[in-house]
Amino acid sequence: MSAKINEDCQLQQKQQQATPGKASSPNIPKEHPRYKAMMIRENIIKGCETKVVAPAGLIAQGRGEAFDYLIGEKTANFALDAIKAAACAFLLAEHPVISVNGNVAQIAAEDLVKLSKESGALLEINLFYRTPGREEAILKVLKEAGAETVLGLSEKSAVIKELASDRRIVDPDGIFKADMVFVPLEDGDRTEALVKLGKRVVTVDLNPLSRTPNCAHVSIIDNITRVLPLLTAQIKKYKKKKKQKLKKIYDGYSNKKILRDSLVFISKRLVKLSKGIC
Ligand code: PTJ
Repeated sequence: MSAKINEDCQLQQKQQQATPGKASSPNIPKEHPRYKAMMIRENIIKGCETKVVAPAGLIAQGRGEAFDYLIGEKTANFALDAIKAAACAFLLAEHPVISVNGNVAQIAAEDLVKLSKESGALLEINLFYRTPGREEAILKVLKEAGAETVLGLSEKSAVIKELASDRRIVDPDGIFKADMVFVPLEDGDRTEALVKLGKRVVTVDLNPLSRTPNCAHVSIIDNITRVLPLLTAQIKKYKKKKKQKLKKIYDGYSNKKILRDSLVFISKRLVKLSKGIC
């Protein structure tokens, strides 16, 4: 199935190359009300052609878009509160690591690098679909975005025994020894395994019903493209605070409350929208 989708991506690419003058992206006018979202979608499709994005990443993108619609494609207060707790988690950690998958690298490489530089957290490529050439393609994208050190590609590897998927293969100097792992757009199994290993887990996921935000310690329910600049700015601001103060903010955060708030927000918004339909 996955080979078939890859073939489809390649076929689409060939057809586009064979049509002189036809750009690989459709002409999306800047005035389009969903211009930003459509450009991100096109970017994800391009990433599938270069192997950075796994074919399943197209489905993940679609699911994300649907939930972004529900929250109104804006960062809500529940996400801002989670961003504050996430910033504390980065600053309180001794060995924070940012786990990078294909979708995130494709749509937010530069912001990932900025977050890594501001927080001092290491970047580690860790894939669910570990097909040949993908790690190298993602490394290229990160390097082009200014990354210096990228973990996850060395000969040495460690294994998270609690996990069955390929995500179990991790870098011994990265996720394996991390005390805090940032895992945006993640699958539930690994989040659960990382939590069981005693690591602090921070995620970004547009779907508050997904298992990952329900297992993680801090769940930012928002689009990763909006979250990263806000999180980096929050870390910069909180750097001036004492550890004790950061711990107080972190301890006062309730992930369950944030998840509840996000669902209440969506339901109220839907009721309001339903009243506008004639
Ligand atoms: O690159 P790989 O091989 O590591 O694979 C990456 C994907 C994303 C394909 C893999 O982790 C996967 O299959 O993830 P899931 O289980 O589809 O979960 C992805 C979650 O991210 C879903 O709950 C989506 O709603 C959410 N999501 C998608 N796009 C965004 C998003 N959340 C925030 N911002 C987005 N732009």
